[in-house]
Amino acid sequence: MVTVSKDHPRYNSLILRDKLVDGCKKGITNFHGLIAHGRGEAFDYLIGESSTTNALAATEVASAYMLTAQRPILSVNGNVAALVPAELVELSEMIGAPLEINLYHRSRQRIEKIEQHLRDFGARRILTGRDYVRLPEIASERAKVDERGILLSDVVFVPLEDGDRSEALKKSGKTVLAVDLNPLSRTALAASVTVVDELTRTMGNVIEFTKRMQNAEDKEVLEVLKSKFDNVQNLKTSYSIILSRLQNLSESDGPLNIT
Ligand code: PTJ
Repeated sequence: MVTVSKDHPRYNSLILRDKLVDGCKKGITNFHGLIAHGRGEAFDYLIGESSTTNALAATEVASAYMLTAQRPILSVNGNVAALVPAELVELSEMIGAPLEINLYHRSRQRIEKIEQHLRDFGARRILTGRDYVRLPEIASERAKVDERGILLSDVVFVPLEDGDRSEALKKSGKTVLAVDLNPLSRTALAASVTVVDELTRTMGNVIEFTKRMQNAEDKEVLEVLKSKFDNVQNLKTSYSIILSRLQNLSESDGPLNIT
């Protein structure tokens, strides 16, 4: 791992990059995952590298869906496994949802390495798609889902998902909860709830909200959160956030303060 001083202005970003490079070296993360992360970083600059009020509201709704699901499931790919393994395990235990390893660039070796990696972080309920079925409408390897996991689930948390699969999951009647810094992606558009935020920030927020709600007396608030949410409006607000941030910067007087 590269040694980075905490004072470095891009400390957080460098740490995340390091985790992904390490994931590649261990055979957990695919090289394409580095490119995907770079795309995410570009959008993170545009939103201001912090969780917006809009993203926090969507995160609460995603948590509400997970907390009220009959069969929630957390889908794990190579980027997610490298960036937030401990948080995935914590959330999985909190809401009683298995972790399903579901890869875009699928290989038996990577599945096994990710499974071991998650077990090293304490994961107990892992599905690997060994017994898989194919989602209709996708021709490639991406169609495979575990017949005891995603296939039977009602609510699927799919951070950094590919567009085809998000659309297929939605068409099969599932509630799709996505985390994607790119509010223009097909996943963002297809999901039931799109959290336009960085994954490591989102996981912290999901866990905090879930803990708070599990201890709350009044669970009715979860139904209210779900029923009031409109994902199209959520995405439109994400576009306006980027628009007004750039507008403000372009019209500001004096030295520019981006961070
Ligand atoms: O491990 P595999 O084989 O399943 O492959 C995983 C990747 C991510 C390579 C694969 O799913 C892929 O190619 O994804 P896409 O289609 O590039 O989409 C990834 C999306 O995630 C992009 O829209 C990025 O903006 C977004 N993204 C990347 N890093 C983050 C992110 N969003 C939130 N937090 C991040 N850290």
